[in-house]
Amino acid sequence: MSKTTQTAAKKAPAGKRAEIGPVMSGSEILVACLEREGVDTIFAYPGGASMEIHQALTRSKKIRTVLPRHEQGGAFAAEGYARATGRAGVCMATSGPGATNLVTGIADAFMDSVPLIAITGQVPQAMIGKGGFQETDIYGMTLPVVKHSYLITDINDIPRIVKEAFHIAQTGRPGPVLIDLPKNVQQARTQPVFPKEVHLRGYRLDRRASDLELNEIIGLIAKSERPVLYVGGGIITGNASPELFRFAEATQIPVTTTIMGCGAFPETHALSLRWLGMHGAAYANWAVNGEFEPRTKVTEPMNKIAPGADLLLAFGVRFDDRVTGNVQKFCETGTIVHIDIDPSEINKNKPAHLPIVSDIKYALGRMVEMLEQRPMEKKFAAWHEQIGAWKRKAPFSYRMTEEVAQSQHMRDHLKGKESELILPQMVVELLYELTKGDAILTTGVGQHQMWTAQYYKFKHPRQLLTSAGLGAMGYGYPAALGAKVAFPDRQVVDIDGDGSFLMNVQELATAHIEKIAAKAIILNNQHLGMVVQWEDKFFEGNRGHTYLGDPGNRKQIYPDYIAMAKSFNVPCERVMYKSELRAAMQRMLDATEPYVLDVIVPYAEHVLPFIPAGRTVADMIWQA
Ligand SMILES: Cc1ncc(C[n+]2csc(CCOP(=O)(O)OP(=O)(O)O)c2C)c(N)n1
Ligand SMILES: [Mg+2]
Repeated sequence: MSKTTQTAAKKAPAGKRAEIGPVMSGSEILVACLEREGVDTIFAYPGGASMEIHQALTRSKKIRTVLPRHEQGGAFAAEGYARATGRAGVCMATSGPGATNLVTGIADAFMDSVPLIAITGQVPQAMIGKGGFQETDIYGMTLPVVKHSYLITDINDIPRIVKEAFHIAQTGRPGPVLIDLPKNVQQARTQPVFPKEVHLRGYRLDRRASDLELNEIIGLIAKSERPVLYVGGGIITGNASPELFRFAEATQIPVTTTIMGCGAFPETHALSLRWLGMHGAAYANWAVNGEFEPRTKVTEPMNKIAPGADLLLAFGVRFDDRVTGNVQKFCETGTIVHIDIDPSEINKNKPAHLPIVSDIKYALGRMVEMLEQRPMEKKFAAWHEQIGAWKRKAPFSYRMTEEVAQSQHMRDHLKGKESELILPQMVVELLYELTKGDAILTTGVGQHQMWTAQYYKFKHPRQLLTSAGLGAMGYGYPAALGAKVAFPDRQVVDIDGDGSFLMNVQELATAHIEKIAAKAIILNNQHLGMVVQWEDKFFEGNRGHTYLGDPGNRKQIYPDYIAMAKSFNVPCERVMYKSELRAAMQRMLDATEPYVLDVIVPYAEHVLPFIPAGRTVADMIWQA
């Protein structure tokens, strides 16, 4: 007897009693389970080992099946849906190559704690291990990058497993769950038993900080002179933004976020330090680490000019190396309080003085209650003054540099029209202005991703959807499709790089055919710009396969995105000159169908500030 049948056989109280359905195939049961989880969209690409499920999907009245043009696009679209809504995104592929094409999306969801259900068809059970056509051990292959996974071997287990999968993906620290379903199980028939509840021994969701621990934090704040809140994606997945807002206002502690945390606290608020790390705000990095005399060699001593945080409240963050640089030197002199729902994050990268495993919404909400009883007396006036001075000294800023003025880009495309040059930062600033800061943005990976995060000010959680931990190029446009499917009435714009956009350009077909009006702005520098930046910094500008254009004809923009988009029946405009940008961007925003804006920008521009990998705030370059 399967575990499900055993559970169903036990007497359950009325209302929680399992529902018993009519005789159905395994594929039909799977679809019925997805419907019961409230799934309204699945991004699915068929093949021999999954077509039976597609047949069942054609009969669903509740689920829209979107056909991506590549399984990676489908996985990223499901992630975009999940990041925008907070609900699990669902993607599906056939066995073998279909399944392996999902792996990057699964890994991405794992790194950024995104609830994702990845369903794969599998060869019939009798063929498993025989090296049959399109057999791949996707269960084994994805083990290090899933929160959990299942290979279903008994049709009676489908309802329980699907219910568990959604529960695991969406609760606690969210993540991807893989369900591998062999073809013979899809074809088998039975009367399904749909459970109403999930029972998972050892899977605890009741982790809450004690009042003793929270009082200790409040005591530390009262004793501190220079506290900083360092908050991340955990605030967003934990739906704790309102509590964070109240806590920050009640304590007057300045807030810096990770890129995953952008929008967790309004970046327009006076207490916002924007985001920190390798390309984060100089003032956020100084606030956490202190300000140092700039040094050019790592062997030179670190001379402190002004101290940074004496108390770091690290909430829902994981001390990622892109944030910390040299982790020993990160907030070296501050007391660190680390709250996370996932015990494995505690003391993983940076030991905490006060480590607490807790749901962050609860912890912040409870501290707000405590502060209402006993309001904070400290105002941290000197600290706010110091931060104000840092903000004035080093805001995010750009100008036309000598490198850009002398670059091949100027010679090839702007001869005599220097004042018409479009810098990539201007494009993001203009989008911020024209969308009033309300759009949902997605990105690829590279310089454009950093400029997007720097020059758009995020007011709300789930506004910036970006591949942060894995850094997967090709993420932007499919993720925008997923977000737009979830929010058809909102403006969804992918700000992409030419390299990244090309990696999943086939999704323009999905957009057009499925009428998903996601927009794309390509910050087209004809290069793998971020790698170029590192070449300029560390390899005397020697180009190691980072040019994407046609070396035989550098004046031509290559490939021709206008012609390419046209072949997908998607409108596309190219913008070379600054005077044309505003009107073109407005046309893109006004369009009621997918639209691509190919904006030509110089490759010689560098993302600043820049703390080279593994270095410290003393090594930060922040002035162009
Ligand atoms: C799938 C994948 N391959 C390679 C990389 C390494 N990489 C990081 S940024 C980058 C350049 C991206 O170029 P583009 O999309 O044009 O963005 P730009 O930096 O020019 O704005 C590369 C190759 C990556 N992050 N992802
Ligand atoms: Mg590029």
